[in-house]
Amino acid sequence: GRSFSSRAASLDNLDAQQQAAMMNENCFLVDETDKIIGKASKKNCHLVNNGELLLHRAFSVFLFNKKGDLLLQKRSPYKITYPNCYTNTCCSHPIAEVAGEENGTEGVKRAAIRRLNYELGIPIESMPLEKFEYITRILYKFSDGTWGEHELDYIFFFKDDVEVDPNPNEIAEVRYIGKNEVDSFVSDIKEPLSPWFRLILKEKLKFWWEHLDNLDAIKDHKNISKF
Ligand code: DMA
Ligand code: MN
Repeated sequence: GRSFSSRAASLDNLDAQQQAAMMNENCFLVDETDKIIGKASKKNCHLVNNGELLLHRAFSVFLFNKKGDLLLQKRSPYKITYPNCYTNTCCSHPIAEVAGEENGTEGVKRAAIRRLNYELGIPIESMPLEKFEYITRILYKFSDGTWGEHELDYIFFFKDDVEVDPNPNEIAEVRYIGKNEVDSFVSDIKEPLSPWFRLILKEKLKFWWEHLDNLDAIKDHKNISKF
């Protein structure tokens, strides 16, 4: 059971329209303690306004196969923010339009399942909630002056071999990368990394990855690290 519509549509303007339509979905605005204080369209959350960006709730999934290699994606050219960038498995936001996604960690996990299915075509039934390992939350802000991110980001690890069928509207390319290959991969690629993946790679990823078989030891559900 796939919940996404046909992948046949490949006209650039249709893909662009689909990305623009998704800009009307509403993200949850939060304070720096992660309390929901309102909602705003995805567009307004990502457009710089008077030098400010609204802080909103997001997630970043790092999916590993049984060998311990990490699934990376290259964002499609149709993405409005950060097109063509290499990044971690899947990132997005819980949205107000889907009942339950406002409900704390479980709501964010439900949003992650929705987007892993939509972007990567991973079957819903291979992603039970219990398989998402909630590592921690981080907070960061980036912008190019027009678009940006100011997010309180839930980090989820997921470990299993899954069936993948990438949605070309979202993803240009996918590949697994080993812990010892990631640095040479990053220095060889011709297109940039997303700013959040660059940051996480620099600050935390190797440490988390080294604990792939012992994630309970590194979980921090209390503090929100600010970068
Ligand atoms: C936004 O990701 C979320 C993070 C953590 C950077 P995205 O731009 O891929 O969101 P979406 O898939 O909803 O366009
Ligand atoms: Mn965002």
